[in-house]
Amino acid sequence: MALIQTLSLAHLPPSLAVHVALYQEVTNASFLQQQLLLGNSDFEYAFIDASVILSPNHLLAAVFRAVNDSDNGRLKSRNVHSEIVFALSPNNNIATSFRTFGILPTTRSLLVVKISTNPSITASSISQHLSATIEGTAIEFSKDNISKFTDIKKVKKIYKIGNKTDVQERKNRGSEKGTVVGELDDKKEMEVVILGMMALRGQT
Ligand SMILES: *[C@@H]1O[C@H](CO)[C@@H](O)[C@H](O)[C@H]1NC(C)=O
Ligand SMILES: *[C@@H]1O[C@H](CO)[C@@H](O)[C@H](O)[C@H]1NC(C)=O
Ligand SMILES: *[C@@H]1O[C@H](CO)[C@@H](O)[C@H](O)[C@H]1NC(C)=O
Ligand SMILES: CC(=O)N[C@H]1CO[C@H](CO)[C@@H](O)[C@@H]1O
Repeated sequence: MALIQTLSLAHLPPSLAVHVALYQEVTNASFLQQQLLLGNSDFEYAFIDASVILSPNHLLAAVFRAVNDSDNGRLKSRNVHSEIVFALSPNNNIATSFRTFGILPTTRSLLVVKISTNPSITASSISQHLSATIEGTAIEFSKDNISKFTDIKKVKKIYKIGNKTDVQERKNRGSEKGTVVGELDDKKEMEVVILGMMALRGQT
């Protein structure tokens, strides 16, 4: 059985449930991606490659933004699920955000998010569907389990943070004053920077 966790996020209507699942050793990612590309309505999920997610907070910030934008009629992509993938992006290119954060044929660890507004969509109905369609091992959605899959180098590259070379160059030019970009090895610090970039996207 899939391990679905149902969360309620602060500031969102309690009727609106957020269901999350984490899988490892997924072997049919190309099939799953294909369902999204075909617009198969049985697959209204945000499928996210877990290697580019730093922490539960990183993912949930995107969920919150997407749901909030959906509630306010500000979706920039097809639906609230695609918007979750887009909300992770540091820039406004939707197609790139899917290649960067979304499921790819090579995805082995997978995060699944389902927003249910309809009472017939329950943790148990989602669990049944995911168990029948995802070939992989469900594991608990937790901070420690997510961090097992995080490719820190890739995350830094995506958000252009902690580039030692850049910092060194700025130092050499003597123009480093007040910049936040340092060697961010501490995940907590990285998270703060990333959440800031996500929040600022599209507001300029
Ligand atoms: C949520 O929507 C409100 C109303 O449009 C907006 O003021 C607020 O900044 C949004 N919050 C986030 C996290 O996007
Ligand atoms: C990771 O997931 C496994 C399998 O669901 C679970 O037994 C374990 O407690 C989780 N570990 C942590 C540290 O969250
Ligand atoms: C770091 O900066 C160098 C020089 O500007 C650039 O070539 C490289 O791609 C950057 N690396 C990352 C991870 O952003
Ligand atoms: C259970 C399930 O849907 N498995 C799919 C995994 O992917 C292959 C194709 O790569 C499909 O044929 C399976 O149906």
